[in-house]
Amino acid sequence: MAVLLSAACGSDEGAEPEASGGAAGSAGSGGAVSGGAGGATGGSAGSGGATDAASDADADAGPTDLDGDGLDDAAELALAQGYFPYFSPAQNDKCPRHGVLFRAAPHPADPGKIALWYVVLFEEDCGANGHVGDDEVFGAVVDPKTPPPAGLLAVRAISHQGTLCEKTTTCGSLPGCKPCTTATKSGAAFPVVFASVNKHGTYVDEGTCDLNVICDFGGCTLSPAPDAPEFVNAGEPGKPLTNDLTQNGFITTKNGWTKTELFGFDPWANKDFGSAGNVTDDLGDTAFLIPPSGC
Ligand SMILES: [Ca+2]
Ligand SMILES: [Ca+2]
Ligand SMILES: [Ca+2]
Repeated sequence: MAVLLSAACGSDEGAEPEASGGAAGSAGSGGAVSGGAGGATGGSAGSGGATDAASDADADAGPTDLDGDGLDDAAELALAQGYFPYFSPAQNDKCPRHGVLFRAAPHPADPGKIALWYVVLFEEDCGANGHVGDDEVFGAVVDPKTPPPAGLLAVRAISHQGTLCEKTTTCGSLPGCKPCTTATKSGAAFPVVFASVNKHGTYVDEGTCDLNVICDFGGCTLSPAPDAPEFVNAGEPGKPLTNDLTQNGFITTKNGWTKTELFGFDPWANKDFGSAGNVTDDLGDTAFLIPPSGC
């Protein structure tokens, strides 16, 4: 694992677990509206900086690339949603409220492929040593010329990054990758990404999660339905598409969020998400870049 990351959770943050808080809420199903493959026009939250009326109007007229990566910003949202794996939080999770902040960019090793960072932001971690705020990240490499799920070439999750509990799991169809566990989403077999109960430690392999008993007590389970979160496009370093996940995102009272310290969160301010990890670091973390040449 490369990098400077302190990230992730679970280590020694002392915040109150509040295990019973965050009632089962609507987290998982919350932003269901924006779900569905190719919902470029759907989840307006996701179009990030493009929310100003002017650029929304432009969206129909032609490409808008406010984060300067050469990809149309609406297409980035469609990619992030369309190639989103079968994300599987545990059904009995006591603090499931979350949304997805993503970054999509041409892969540095092959600009014909897209690198995706999915930063899943939960309102809290209510497992052992729980804390307000929880950032859990997985990455993907996508061939945009091949529709999902086949074009979703590989997925990598790192649980409890930067701690003794850290486990990296990668799967996919690239050379040397282990095949992914799959489950049916939108009528097709998508790779599954599991999040452990209450702690949200993230894995592509359920067995690795279940064996990490000290750090992910209760393990992972396949949820009966795929997650359909709200998506927000973070933009690129130096060219943000959002600087406030309440004004332009999913951290809102309307979506059931109550932890005021998380409101107005700027993912590019080089700050920790509550008592969890640094989201700016997550969005630039090369540990989640899977080489298109294989695992
Ligand atoms: Ca762009
Ligand atoms: Ca981008
Ligand atoms: Ca966690």
